[in-house]
Amino acid sequence: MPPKKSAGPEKKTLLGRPGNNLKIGIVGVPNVGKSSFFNVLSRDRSGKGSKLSLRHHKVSYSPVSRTNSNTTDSPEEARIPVPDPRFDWLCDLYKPASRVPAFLTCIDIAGLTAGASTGAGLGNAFLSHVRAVDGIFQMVRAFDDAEVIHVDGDVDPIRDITTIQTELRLKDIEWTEKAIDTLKKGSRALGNTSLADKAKKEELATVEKVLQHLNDGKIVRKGDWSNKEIDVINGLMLLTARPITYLVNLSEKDYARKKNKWLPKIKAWIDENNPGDLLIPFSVAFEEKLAPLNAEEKEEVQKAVGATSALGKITQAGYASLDLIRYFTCGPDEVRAWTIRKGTKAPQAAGVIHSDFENKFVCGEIMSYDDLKEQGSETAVKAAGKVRQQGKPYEMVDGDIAYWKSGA
Ligand SMILES: Nc1nc2c(ncn2[C@@H]2O[C@H](COP(=O)(O)OP(=O)(O)OP(=O)(O)O)[C@@H](O)[C@H]2O)c(=O)[nH]1
Ligand SMILES: [Mg+2]
Repeated sequence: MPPKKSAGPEKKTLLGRPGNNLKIGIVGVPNVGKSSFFNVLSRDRSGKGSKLSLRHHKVSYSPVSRTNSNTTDSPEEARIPVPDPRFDWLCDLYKPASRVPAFLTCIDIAGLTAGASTGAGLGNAFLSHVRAVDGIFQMVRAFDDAEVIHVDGDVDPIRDITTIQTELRLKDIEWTEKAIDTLKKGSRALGNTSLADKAKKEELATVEKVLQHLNDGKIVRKGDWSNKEIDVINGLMLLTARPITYLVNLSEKDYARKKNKWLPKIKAWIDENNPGDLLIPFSVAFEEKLAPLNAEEKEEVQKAVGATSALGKITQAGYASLDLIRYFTCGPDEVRAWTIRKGTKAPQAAGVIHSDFENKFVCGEIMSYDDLKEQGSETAVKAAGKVRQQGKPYEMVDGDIAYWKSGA
């Protein structure tokens, strides 16, 4: 027999819910500035972000987190434009009537306290809101303000980060134990021969391995899993499988001087516990100051304070943490960015615009942003032979510019 053709290294399956319509939730202990940050985000960029109220089950106030009159109960959702210099450049080139950037869907979630996983306060309801998002902005308070009560008495970001991680992990343990029970019940009648029985046994073995991992004090996202295991894990919808970006809320002064006694400690905690995770220091107070200003005024205040807004960096980081990329459609009517997940094939990418584009997919005429930028115009890119016809197997690349052709 001829040797098997090598297809290169196996592609790693992405952890998380499949799909392109992914959401990020703002998570943290109570009173750390989550809602203030959410409001700034949804108000920023001249009000282009649209704030939608969720029809979510309205829950009553939590007695444990009632530390201020604005305590979040039901989650709110906003679509935040994600800054991208390529999009701006394309708009300059096409001067379209309508411009639609990429958006990150962001959800403000109520504060979690120690004991949330066992249902303290409205812990279970709030954790179910975390289950409904795909990624986490973890808001960490490092600002001092005697006026703003901390739910645990004093400011201690390491305790807060640990509280959140522990609650998410404990909930995952409970969830995984339930899954094992269900699988065991279903597997009593299993034999040793059929493929389906074998798959069920493998699934149970994976879930048991996940439970062991969690019981060892580790989170799912930091495990080394095979693609088969990831398929099983994705079915479990575990909280600690979600990517986290740590947002450290500093006072304006500390943010401007880039110094705060907690920052090195938080960095060390991340390095030790969740190496590779991103930490972004910023200041909600400073962002609140900038939010209502126009571009010129913003510039002035940023100069005076000696710091720049971190909002763009934060939305970009959140978008990337969800493995999202974008492609563009361009023309005189509209320049628009379409969000897809890394690894999306052409027909599914076209389907983000309209399901017919996917169902009746013929091909895509695709050029790269870099080629367009280099050549200066679509005609020049065409003349250089760099507009390519791509079929169903084509995997989209971040920054592709596409024209879809679909059958009638
Ligand atoms: N000094 C200072 N106060 C802040 C800052 N961010 C938020 N606050 C104040 O802290 C209090 C709580 O802010 P929220 O944004 O409602 O906090 P939260 O994290 O959403 O709280 P929960 O929804 O209860 O979990 C409010 O009184 C804010 O004005 C900040 O950066 N500096
Ligand atoms: Mg809130």
